[in-house]
This record gives sequence, C-alpha cells and structure tokens, in this order.
Amino acid sequence: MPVYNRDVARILDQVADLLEIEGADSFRVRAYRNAAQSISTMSREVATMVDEGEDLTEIRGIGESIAEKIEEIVKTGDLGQLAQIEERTPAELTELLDLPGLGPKRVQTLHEELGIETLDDLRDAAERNRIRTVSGLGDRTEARIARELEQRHDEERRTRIDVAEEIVTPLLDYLCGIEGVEQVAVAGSYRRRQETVGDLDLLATGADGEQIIRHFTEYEDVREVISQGKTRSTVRLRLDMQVDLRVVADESYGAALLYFTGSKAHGIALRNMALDEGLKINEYGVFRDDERIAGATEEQIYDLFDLPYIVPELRENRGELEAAAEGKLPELVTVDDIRGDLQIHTTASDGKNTLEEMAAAAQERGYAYLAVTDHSPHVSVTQGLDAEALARRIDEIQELNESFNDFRLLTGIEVDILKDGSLDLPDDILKRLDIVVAAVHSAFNLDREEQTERILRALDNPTVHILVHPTGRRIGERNPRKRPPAEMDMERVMEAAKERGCFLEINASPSRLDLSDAYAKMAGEIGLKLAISTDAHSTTELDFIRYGVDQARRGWFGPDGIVNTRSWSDLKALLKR
Ligand code: DGT
Ligand code: CA
Ligand code: CA
Ligand code: ZN
Repeated sequence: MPVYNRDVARILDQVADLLEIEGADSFRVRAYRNAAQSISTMSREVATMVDEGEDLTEIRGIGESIAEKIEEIVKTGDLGQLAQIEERTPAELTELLDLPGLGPKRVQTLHEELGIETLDDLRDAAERNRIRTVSGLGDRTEARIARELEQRHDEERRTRIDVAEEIVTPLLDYLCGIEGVEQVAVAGSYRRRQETVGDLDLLATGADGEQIIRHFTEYEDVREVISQGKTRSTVRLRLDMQVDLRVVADESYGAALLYFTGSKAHGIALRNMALDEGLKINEYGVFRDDERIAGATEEQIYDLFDLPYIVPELRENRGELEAAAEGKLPELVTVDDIRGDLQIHTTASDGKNTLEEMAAAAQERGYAYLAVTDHSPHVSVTQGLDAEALARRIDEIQELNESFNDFRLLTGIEVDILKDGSLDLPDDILKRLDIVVAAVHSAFNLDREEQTERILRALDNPTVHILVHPTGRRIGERNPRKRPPAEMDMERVMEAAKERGCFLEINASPSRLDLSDAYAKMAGEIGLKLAISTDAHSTTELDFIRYGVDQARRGWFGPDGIVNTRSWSDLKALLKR
C-alpha cells in the first residue's frame, strides 16, 4: 500500500493535536504542525524520496527526529509513537477541538475532570449542565457547545428503520380509523426499506382532505405542527421524527405513491423515459399533452412503459429499470422462504432465554432448524463457552433433538476471530459442530490491509462456515454503541469466501444490518451466497429476520442465493467445504 503525503500529514497532525491536549511543550507541538504543513503542500511524494534514499531534513520545517518518524510512516503506514500517545489520551478527543470555545487545554480539563472522551460524552455533559462546573468554563460556553452539538446532530439525524416502524405503526392505525379515510400508505425511504430514514412520507386518499389533515395534526404524539394546508401537512413527533402527509385524489394515488416512494434517482430515470416517449410524468399522473393516461396504480404506470412492476426495495436506479426492460428482474427472497436461523444466543452466553425457550420460539415461527451459536471465551463482555463447556453443550443439544419432530437444533458456536486471524477455540472441538460462525469483536481499527489479512486467515480455517456481521458496524444516530465499519477489502474477502466454500452473513439485527445493501449486491455479483440470521439474544429478536430479508432484497437476492432457505440436508451439503 503506497503511503501518500496526505496520510503522512494526517498522522503528524494527529500527533500534534494529541500532544497539545496533553499540554506538551509548544515548541514540540509546532514542529509536528510545521512538518505536516510542509508535507501536505509538497508536490513530490515523501515516499519516493525515502525510496531513493534522499535526505528528508532538506525539506523546509523538517528536522532530524521528525524525518525518522516520516520514514517510519512511509515504511509501515503507521507511527508507533501515535499508538503510545493514544494509550494515554484517546484519539477521539481531537474531534472536540473543532467546537467553539474548546482549545486543547479545555479539552484536556474536560477529559480529566469529567472523563469526557467523545462528542457523545460532551453532549451528555452539556445536557446535564456539568460543563459549567469545570473550572474556567462558564454557562455561556456550555450553551455555545450545546447549540453547536445540536446543529451537528440535526445534520446527521436519521432514524433506524425499526425505530421508525415503532413510531409509524400506531400512527397508521390512527389514520385508518379516521372517518372518510380510504387508503393510507407510507412512501419514501421507509417503503424502500432503507436501513435508516430521514423523515416519513405518508399518502392518503379520502373525500375530505381538509378534515383528514386536521385529524392528522391532532394525533396525540404530535409535538409540533410545522405546516398545515388543505391537502398536506408536516408535523414533528417524538424523537423529533418528522412526518409529511399528503392527501391525493384516487386517480393520482399510484402516481403519488410512485413519486414519493422514490428514490429520487429512480423517479428521475423514469421521467427521462417518459420524456423520450413525449410523455410527462409527475405526482399526479402520466400525461400526453394535457390528458391523464395513467395514475391510479403504480402497476398501470410501469405497464405504460412496457415494464413489469418494480418492488420499492429495488428502486434505487442501480440497474433495475434496465433489468426490468430486459425481463431480468430477480425474483426476490421473502420471509416465508427462510427455513431456519443460523445465529442466536442463549443464557449459556449473553442471551436472555434458555436453549429450550429459543427452540420453542423457533418452532412457533415454523422453522425447520435453529443453530445455537453462543460466544466463545474471548468476548470478554460475556461469559463464553470454552471447549469443555461446548462439549457438554453438544451432548445437551443432541439429547434435546431426540424430543423434536420436524425440527432440529444445530450445534454451533460464534467463535471469536482474534487479532491475528486465529480462532478462539481449538479445531478439534470446532470440527464436531454442525455449524461454526466466526466474527470479529475486537481490534476494529486495524488498517485495511491488516484487517483483510486477518479475516482471510480466519476463513482459511476449514472449520469456519459463515463470517458473521462482517464489518462490525453499528448503525443509527441514536445508538450509543454506534461504530463505523471495520475497514477491509470487501471484494477480496468475498472472493476468498467463495473460493473456500464459505459464506457471509446479513446480520438482521436493525442496529447492524451488516452486510449493507450495497455489499449484499456486490456479493450477488461475485456469486457468493449469504446467510440471513438474526443474532437474536432473546426469543422476540428472532423476528428481526424480516429486516435482514429486506436488506437482502435491496441487495437483489433471490431465495437461491440465501443458504438458510434450504432444508437442513441441503444446507448440510452446502456447508461441506
Ligand atoms: P429520506 O427521507 O432521506 O430517508 O429519503 P426519502 O427517499 O424518503 O426522500 P424524501 O423524504 O426527501 O422524499 C421522498 C421522496 O420524494 C423521494 O424518495 C423521491 C421524491 N422526491 C423528493 N424530491 C424529489 C425531486 O426533486 N425529484 C423527484 N423526481 N423526486 C423527488
Ligand atoms: Ca422520507
Ligand atoms: Ca420527506
Ligand atoms: Zn456476534
């Protein structure tokens, strides 16, 4: 991996920021800043200079000691010193430096006195009026920080699909109960089943628009009416969820649904198709001159362009219109296709329900099998199963299996992938299991190359069947455990999985949905099969499966590409590496 000047400059700047927060000598801090500055504005690559054995101290602002550091960065992509500093002073603290009124000294004080490490910690402290208690920081600074944080929060405010669902479901019930309301639908990203939604877009039909709008604004959860007209209104509900409602005429219902479901890119592509045929399409219908020739249903409109119906999950202008025109739209997987769940936890590790309860819940859902995949010991937040406990578990499951008809518990484990890519349990116990799912639970911040190698090494182990929650990300702005994906070369990981006869997971938990829709689509293009599993830590979480199915649909997956649509005997054959 080549190291570019901007990478070198970024690392030097980071060192400067952290040293400054630690209160290091200002001369020393400036040395790093100046070096970063020179390097980021140089036209030659320092990496080339190092390669050719040139003297870096010739560069303006670079002395002996920093020259050595640059050489280290160029050769290893990293700086040992930075890691050392980060052990004392968390790197996240540098994010706080951009806030008004917060210089390095104050950041250090906040860290020392209130234990603040991240923007979230800071937000929390501001909300509880604790910032003003810190020496040198008054309530004016606290208010300024709170305002700035609020503004940033607004910009990135999106709500996880499951949270949006909890908010919109009772609202739909309420609207359907209003006299004179005929149809109600949620359009927008929610209908496309995107993993997060910005706002909710509702459509309704009915005789008296004004009355429907009035009832809408009187809904008990409305915190603020942002606008209210004769046929449309916008309100804010709890958690600041914004909802638009439009009341439309029956003959425009399909056109409005199509328009407001989007995506915008899909809508624009359709509009261009219409223009090519001398037609006009908008939220009221499709028009030739001024005559409406379609609009009541979405099917009617697609049909007008000789296209089959395109489901909302595919409407992202990622090739669905072309595929539809060629009759090559995939037949997408549904919840009914799923025959069993391949990742769940019980009270043996961090689950809330027992093995028996989880088995009963799986049978209630009509499953043919359920893989029991508790954690291995390394995941220190929970007790994990060591080889001995796992051996006892295998016996227990085999015994329990005697009592079932048309259902089977699969013996399994969620084995931790250690930092070097080795597994947390010996092969001889892993070999005895029906299914081994492997996951990363630590060292998410390895660089891309190292992370990729680590994962590939884990997949090299022939006992591994499925790499679960492959990137480890946690989604949702309001998720306190939010975490960006681990960086890796996903294409290489997928190619490697395919070659080795193993699979990746779409983790159906709405706080993970990992693989993302885009990565799922990539898997399909590579020809890699996926598992959809819930990672349920309780019986009710088995219902997460539908979020995973939605994500797979957004990734263009049919039932054949999903391993757990198969019977146990077919799945078993597929798991033979
Ligand atoms: P979100 O709310 O950010 O999760 O995403 P959406 O897709 O729900 O977007 P939103 O709420 O801004 O608008 C709802 C739909 O309305 C969008 O998916 C497509 C349609 N739409 C909005 N603006 C435009 C536009 O300028 N052109 C077209 N063709 N459609 C638009
Ligand atoms: Ca929306
Ligand atoms: Ca909207
Ligand atoms: Zn896990």
